[in-house]
Amino acid sequence: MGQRGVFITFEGIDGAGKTTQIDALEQWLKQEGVEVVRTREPGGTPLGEAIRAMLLHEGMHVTTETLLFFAARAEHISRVIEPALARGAWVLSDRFTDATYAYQVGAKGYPARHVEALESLVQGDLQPDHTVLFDVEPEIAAERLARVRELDRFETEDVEFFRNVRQAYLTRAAQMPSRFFILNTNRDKELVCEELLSEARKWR
Ligand code: Z5A
Repeated sequence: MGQRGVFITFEGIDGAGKTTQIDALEQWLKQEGVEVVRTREPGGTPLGEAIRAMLLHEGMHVTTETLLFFAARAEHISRVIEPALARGAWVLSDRFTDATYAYQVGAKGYPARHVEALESLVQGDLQPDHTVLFDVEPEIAAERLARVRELDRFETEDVEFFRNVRQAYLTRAAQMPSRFFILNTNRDKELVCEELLSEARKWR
């Protein structure tokens, strides 16, 4: 059997600059001859994308919301992530379970023990090999997003909400320093990109 692939996740508050930098990393890995599977949560499968539309636009109870994130994740893992890792591909996922801890637990107060139970049920032992946390001041991120598009249900939350999300991410990163790499994205895109690629070279 060939070598298992590498599972990398990207996290941060909305507008932190993930999409921009994942593009650069994907391009570099492909130049290196690596098979890359680029995906996202919520989403990543046809059913997951249908759940994404509900999550981003319909109001719902936080329990419903959390269950839907994990329902989409179960599909995503079984149909996309596990098969790709098994054949040796690198999976780049824009968000994964750390987002549930940051948004639903950290900012909305959903009990962590319920998320832990769902994580174990849906993921078994699967965890990302590396997680890049895009860290930015909530005010800067909000300014960037307001310039580019209409906001969805999550993006219209106030600055205090995003402060809590950011704090929850930083707390998780401090608890798992070997998995997390914190990238300060308050700076120019080019500088952020250089730092990300120099970290990624260590993962090869
Ligand atoms: N969510 C959850 O609650 N629980 C969960 O378990 C999961 C998710 C999995 C998904 O939305 C939502 O679901 C999300 C969390 C919640 N909350 N919201 N909203 P999404 O996938 O649509 O949103 P996102 O993941 O936050 O993506 P985004 O909004 O597109 O942000 P981004 O990818 O981090 O940013 P970007 O598109 O790369 O950049 C935004 C703009 O800033 C763009 O114009 C860039 O050109 C500009 N930019 C980027 N970097 C810079 C720098 N360095 N300087 C200046 N300007 C920059």
